This record gives sequence, C-alpha cells and structure tokens, in this order.
Amino acid sequence: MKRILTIQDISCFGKCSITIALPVISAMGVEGVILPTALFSTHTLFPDFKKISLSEQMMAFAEQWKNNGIKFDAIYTGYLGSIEEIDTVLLLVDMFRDENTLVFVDPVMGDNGKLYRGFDEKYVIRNRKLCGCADIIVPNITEACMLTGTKYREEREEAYYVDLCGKLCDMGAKTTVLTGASLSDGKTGVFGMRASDRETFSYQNDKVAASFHGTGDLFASTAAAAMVRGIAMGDAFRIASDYTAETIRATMSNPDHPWYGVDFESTLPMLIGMTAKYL
Ligand code: PXL
Repeated sequence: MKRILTIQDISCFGKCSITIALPVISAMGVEGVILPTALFSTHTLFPDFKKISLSEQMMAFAEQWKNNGIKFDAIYTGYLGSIEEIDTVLLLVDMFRDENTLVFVDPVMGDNGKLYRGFDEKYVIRNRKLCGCADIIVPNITEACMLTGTKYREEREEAYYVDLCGKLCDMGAKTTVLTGASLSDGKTGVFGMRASDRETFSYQNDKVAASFHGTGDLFASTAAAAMVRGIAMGDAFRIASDYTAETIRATMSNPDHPWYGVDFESTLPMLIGMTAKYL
C-alpha cells in the first residue's frame, strides 16, 4: 500500500486540515501518516481559538521514523502556522525525499485577496522557498498572487493564469495548479502548468454559489492521494475538482448544514466510486 505523510495542523473542531486529509487519504486506499504542526481547539474562523504549537516535537518524531527505516511515497503539506514550521518542513523534505517521493505543497495562506489571520509578508516570503522545492503546488488565486507579488484581481482571464503559473514555475515548482480558476461565467476549476515545457491544462466545473472552509484541504488531499495511487495528474485533478464540487452541493442541500465546514462524510462513498473508475 502506498503511504502519504501529511504535515499540517489538527483543528480539533471545525473540519479542516488533518481531520479532512486523513479520512480522505484512507478512503482512497492510501496509508495516511500525520505529523501535526499544532493543535488548535477550532480553526481560525472561530473566535478565541486556542493553539498548542508542536513545532519543537516535530523533528524528534521524524528522527525516530528515520531511525526505524520508515519511508513515504508522498509528503503533502497544508496549513503551516509559522515560519518555524515551514523551516522544519523544509528539513523534513530533505530528510525523507528520494527520487520517487512526490512533494505536494498546498501553500495555505489566504483567500479572497486576503491573508488568513496570523500571517504576514515574512511568512509569504518563506513559503516561496517551500513552493520552490515542490513537485506540485496548489495555491488558490489569492495565494498565487501573494507568492508572486502580483495584484489580486476579481476579473480574470486565461492570460492572468498563464502569467501566475509561469512565475510560480520560475520559482522552482515543477507543476503549478491554480485552484478557483474560472475560465467563463458560472464555471470554476483548475488551471495548471508543467514547468518543464510550460504545457498548460485546465478543468472546469459548474460554480456552486457558496464557499466553505476546508474545501481547499478536501481538494488537495484528494488530488495527492489520487496521484499516489498512480492516477494520471489530469485525472487526479478532475476527481479532486468533481469531488469538491459535489461535496459543496451536498452540503448546501442539507438545510441544517454547518457554517464552519463541509459535510464531506456523506460524500466519501462517492469518492471511493469515482476513484475506482481510474484504477
Ligand atoms: O483549511 C485551512 C486551515 C487549516 N487549519 C487552520 C486554519 C485554516 C484556515 O483558516 O485556520 C487552523
């Protein structure tokens, strides 16, 4: 069985980061290993959240894994709460990467043109380094703009995405996949570029008029697990886009849906079915 190490926080309540990544990775038939960077009582949209940083423990955990000969087919990183955590992740990537390891980075920093609470320009600069050593990065448009120092625009066209992807590939990422990239009214999806030949690709879905916390984590963990299962990159991103869109739709159709996250638990059987078609 393939094995993914995911490095991100545990938000105990709130359905995001590891509480989404682990069930998705398991449902897709991949062994999930977690390295929590911090424990949050809830995600950061809740007021007065409590945080316990685990950054000092991360290296000791990793060293014990290394001493036990534990290896990973992929390293998938999500929300990292501080520059120190990014630096630790950079060391861990060096420690565990070999020629077959997929390094998949979701540079979680912000949305809708703004950084999430607790992040600043210095954090963005350090994230450039992590993105530069990744095989695949999956920023949303806000994150892509921050990483490349590009003005964030609500009105966008293909040339804007090509420019952002080109700059991110110049930073070193082998493949850049922008999320939330709309190519026409009423649609949204992904727009990607492979650095080696600047070949671009895109996949569009009907836009669901709602936005929920945790959907980026759902998308990234699905795509990372699909790729580790050997599904071709284009298909992996198609599965991730479709699954995320279906989950938002399912959440909206529940009149009592939570405000803080999506009902991905109800769509996991669908994900298993979608994945099986590509294996
Ligand atoms: O979904 C990304 C995420 C993960 N973890 C924490 C967050 C967020 C987004 O805000 O606050 C703690």
